[in-house]
Amino acid sequence: MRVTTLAGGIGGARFIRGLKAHLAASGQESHITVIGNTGDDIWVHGLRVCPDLDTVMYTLGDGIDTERGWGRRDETFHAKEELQAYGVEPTWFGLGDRDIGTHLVRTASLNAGYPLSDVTRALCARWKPGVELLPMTNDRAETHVIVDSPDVPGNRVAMHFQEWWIKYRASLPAHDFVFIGIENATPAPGVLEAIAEADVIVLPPSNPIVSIGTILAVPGITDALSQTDAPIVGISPIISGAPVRGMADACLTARGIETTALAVGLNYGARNSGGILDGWLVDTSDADAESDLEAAGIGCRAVPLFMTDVPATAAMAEHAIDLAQALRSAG
Ligand code: FO1
Repeated sequence: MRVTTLAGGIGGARFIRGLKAHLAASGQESHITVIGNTGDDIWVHGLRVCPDLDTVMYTLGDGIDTERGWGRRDETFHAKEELQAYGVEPTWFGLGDRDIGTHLVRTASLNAGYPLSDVTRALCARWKPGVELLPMTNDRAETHVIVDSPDVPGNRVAMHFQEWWIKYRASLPAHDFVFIGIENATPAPGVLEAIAEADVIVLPPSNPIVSIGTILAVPGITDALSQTDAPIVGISPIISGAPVRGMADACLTARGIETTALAVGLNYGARNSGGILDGWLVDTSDADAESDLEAAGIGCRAVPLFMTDVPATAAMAEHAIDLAQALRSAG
């Protein structure tokens, strides 16, 4: 079975770990392609950092710091401390010593002219994540957040997503999110094929605005999703009106979307009315959303959605695939 997922960082990576476990337990031959968000990418101290790609690679390659959810296990931050001692900005970005190894290899390869997709494949040759990890695009499309300037009252500025997320903990009200240059970006090699040739497409419980939303903004990807024969099932990142982790609520509010499982599902929209969803999993606590989603043409099941451990996440993945297959046979 070929499963394609569109994934952001921590939530997406954790879900894919469960998806891998479920498919392995099912005993059938399977292949997972992860289309990773690169809107979070940033140049830091001359190094190219790809947070969501690295989070998927480290999580599935068992190198992740499970407490933080990002960066390397057994990490130290001596280089960061040295840079801080020199007063070099950004001091707010947590660049780990082991993680710098990845960024040095990536930066040197990019500078040598290799596209990000080739570089990601080379990095994965070491980590062996057990999935095919593709950047959504090889072109730059960095997410910036439109906020009221914290320094010049009355001014609005575009701040890199990482600064908003890390330095300000998303506390500055976001007026909007812009993906700089995304209108000129093209899907990376293999992305459109992974969508067209999938047996099932799953949207993990990643941030619908700045993770999955960014991927959908790459020209050609939404069209490919609306045209593929594969059923598309998403998993709500919102449970009982709150994001499970991260700050998806701050992002949803910026776009005028209610922080509910129903609103996020309706925002992706039903495929038979111009959206991208055939099915949507909500948590058992949000079962009351089922009828409205079904009425909108989105098949819905209410199942436990807390990714407390790999078995619980594997069960979520099984529900997503079962729903996708039920919707396919329902035609
Ligand atoms: N997140 C933080 O909250 N603080 C950090 O200092 C930080 C550093 C960092 C370095 C490399 C990397 O791959 C991820 C890092 N993250 C950090 C997480 C990152 O900001 C988020 O995971 C994504 O960009 C949002 O999903």
